[in-house]
Amino acid sequence: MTAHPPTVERLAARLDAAQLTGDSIEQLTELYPLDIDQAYAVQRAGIEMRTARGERVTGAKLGFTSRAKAMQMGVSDVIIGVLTDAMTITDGGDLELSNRVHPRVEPEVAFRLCADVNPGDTEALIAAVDAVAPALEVIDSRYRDFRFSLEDVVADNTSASGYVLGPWTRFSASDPAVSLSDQRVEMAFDRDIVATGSTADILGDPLAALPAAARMAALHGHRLSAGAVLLAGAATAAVVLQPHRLVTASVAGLGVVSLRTGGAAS
Ligand code: OOG
Ligand code: MG
Repeated sequence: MTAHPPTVERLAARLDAAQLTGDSIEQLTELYPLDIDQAYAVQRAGIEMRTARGERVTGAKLGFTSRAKAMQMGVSDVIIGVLTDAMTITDGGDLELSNRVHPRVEPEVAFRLCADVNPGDTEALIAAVDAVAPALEVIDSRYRDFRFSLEDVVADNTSASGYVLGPWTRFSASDPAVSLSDQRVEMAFDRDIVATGSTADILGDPLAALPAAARMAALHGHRLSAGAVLLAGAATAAVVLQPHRLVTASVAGLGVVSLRTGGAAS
């Protein structure tokens, strides 16, 4: 079942306005009983609004691939969202906090694809991975109090707000030279360690994100193209961002990635 198109558009427009202004909105499912397919239709309509403004899709992200994240948010199914060029931050670069609602940050692992993949083709997705990198994802729910149901967060493009990629290491997912499982993950604000975990917290092994992404992309119509980035999901719970901090994440074996926060929203 799909929601009536004007409704999908209207709901996507509410989220889009919140994303542009930094003013939070009431959870959609409190106004309208969305099912998961309708929630993905709202997500797609929101991405169409962004691309109509000139944004370019740069990849996809998975959410709730770790227990720590699922427990933090009280939501347990794996979800998929879309990354665009407007969300990119250069490594060591600045992140503006103004115009965001209540941003948080989480340490992740990113894969890079070197070929187009037909949605659902897990083998092709594994073969298309040519590099891996440490990453930070900035999430920012557009909903009041950072509270949502699974359908709400899917409609809100899985809270995607920004991401920064560390150095790429060439990598073959079918014949990995570096083990990605059970590598220590640490995130710090300046010298304060704010979260620690392991890559094993991402579905047991970040490589497990690949079949999950293939399945979700096929189910919900996401494109996995050459050059795309795939964020495998947070290894720890997300941490509320603070102004004027150097945020770093290190993933053992992969290296360090960072961003600098600007002043708070006024
Ligand atoms: C949803 C996004 C979850 C992850 O890595 O698990 C996510 C949220 O927590 O707001 O990006
Ligand atoms: Mg994430």
